[in-house]
Amino acid sequence: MAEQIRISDEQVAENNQLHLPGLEEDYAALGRTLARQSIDIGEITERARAFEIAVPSWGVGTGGTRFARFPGIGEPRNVYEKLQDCAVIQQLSRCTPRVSPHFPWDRVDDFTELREYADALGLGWDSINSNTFQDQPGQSLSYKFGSLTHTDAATREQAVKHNIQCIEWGRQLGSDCLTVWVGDGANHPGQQHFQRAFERYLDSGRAIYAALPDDWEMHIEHKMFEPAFYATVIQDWGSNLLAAMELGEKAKSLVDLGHHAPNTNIEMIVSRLIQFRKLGGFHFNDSKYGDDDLDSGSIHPYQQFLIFNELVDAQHRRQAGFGPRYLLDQSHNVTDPVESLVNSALEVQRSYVKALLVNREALDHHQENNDAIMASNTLKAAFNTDVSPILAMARYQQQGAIDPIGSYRAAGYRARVAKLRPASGHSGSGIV
Ligand code: LRH
Ligand code: MN
Repeated sequence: MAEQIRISDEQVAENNQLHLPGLEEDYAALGRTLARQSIDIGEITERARAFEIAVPSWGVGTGGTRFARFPGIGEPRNVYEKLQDCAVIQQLSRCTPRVSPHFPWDRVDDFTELREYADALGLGWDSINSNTFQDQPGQSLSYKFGSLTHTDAATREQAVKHNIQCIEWGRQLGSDCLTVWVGDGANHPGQQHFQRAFERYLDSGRAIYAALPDDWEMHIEHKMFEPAFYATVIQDWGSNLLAAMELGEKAKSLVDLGHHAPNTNIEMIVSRLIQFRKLGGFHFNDSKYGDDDLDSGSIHPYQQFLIFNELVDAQHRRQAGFGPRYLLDQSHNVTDPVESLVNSALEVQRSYVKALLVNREALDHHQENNDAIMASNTLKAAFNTDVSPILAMARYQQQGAIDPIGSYRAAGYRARVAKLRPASGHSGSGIV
């Protein structure tokens, strides 16, 4: 079990004192501005405090590409050290109370011990991610030509068994959701029979679905390409939704923002999944070209806002069956992962809070009257509002950091863990 290392609450409180006078001034000013729009800043801040997004355990290590990975100092070497870093992210942001693990990357011999360790850090567990996109040492059947959709029944069964094992490990940790992403597909036209492959996916999916405890969900994640570069079995939201509808009520669709063709209207996909009560959740990140897994809101902040506009609209309309999960899924190749994850959690929270400011009655009116300019301006008025004082006040009111990156750097956390976590020396390549 790793030695616990934290940032002291005193250090955060000390740094907050530097920023509090300015925050109180900015917060009061924004409060007056919003009051003129009949918006109560206190109520918005309360909803900001309730916002939660899960952190990916695989995101706290330095990420890489197929070309190379350049590990930073103090890399977490096991799930315990990953949890330490996740606890710091929660301490500073106060909106990331749960971790989403990935198996077998986070596998341990004693899950009770792991759960107790996370409890002691004030962390819970979100969706469990299975992995049948890599062959593990000693694995009898390879996933080179697929896993849940492999033409060989024994290989499919091996992949189904792994997912069922992940459910069991998740149950021991107190999770209630399994996320299934498979890279299964083809690199050459003709290599795969599309319908037979999808039928094999559904058969395997039914076997996994049958093993779900009553209160669990199964989230299906689609992706346009990579590792398959011609066809991917669950390639887009259409195949995803069909599979989720076919499998049953506990199966829902997960939207990873980076898994779409450039310029895809993701907010409309979100609206469709909400309408048909099949929106399970999100993997937030950003991208300019492919599945770049860049920091959320760093490239397309308006798109992320428009996605939350659909989510807040559904909440506002009390849409039946609405309750998506929010998770980050990013790869940090050139930044300190803790800093990127803190920033990204807050940028997603920012999109949510801006969407809360949209005047929904006015928007509905302009939409029904085909007044495109006023409809667009109604959205832009919310998007152009700097809600930073609300986000900072929400953190401060929960003993988080008004200036998270400033507090983190002042505490010298990375340098301290680097002393405790000697570099493994191997850089290699690959996403983690
Ligand atoms: C696939 C994916 C999936 C994870 C993996 C780490 O690209 O988005 O969600 O299992 O990244
Ligand atoms: Mn993902």
